[in-house]
Amino acid sequence: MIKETIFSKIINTPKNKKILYQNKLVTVFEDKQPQALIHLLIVSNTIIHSLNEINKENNIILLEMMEIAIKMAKKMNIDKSGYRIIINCKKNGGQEIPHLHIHLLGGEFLGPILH
Ligand code: DGP
Repeated sequence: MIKETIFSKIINTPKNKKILYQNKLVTVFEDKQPQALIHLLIVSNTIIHSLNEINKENNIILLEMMEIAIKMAKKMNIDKSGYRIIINCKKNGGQEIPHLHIHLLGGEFLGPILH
């Protein structure tokens, strides 16, 4: 059995008030350490440890995560002003939680990511 993560505990708590959106494949909630005015996490319901585990069999989950991230940007009304999507992968990529998630950041000017 796959070990639970902090995120799977949130996902699997029935009627969790923190959950902003949930379907069969993904769950959305706010990041507890927001890096922008709006900072949501779009998380796979099944535990996929990192982007490295995406393959032909499960890539529909990543596609769904992207689609929901875009839908959430529209729902939060940041689609017109713009937003940033980030996936951190493993240690050097700054990934802290080994459970695949997309960061959706916006609501303010974020500046260039690369200098
Ligand atoms: P990453 O470094 O890409 O693995 O991002 C992990 C993010 O998860 C980080 O921005 C902080 C957030 N986070 C960590 N623990 C919790 C938690 O218990 N609840 C919520 N909502 N967010 C969490």
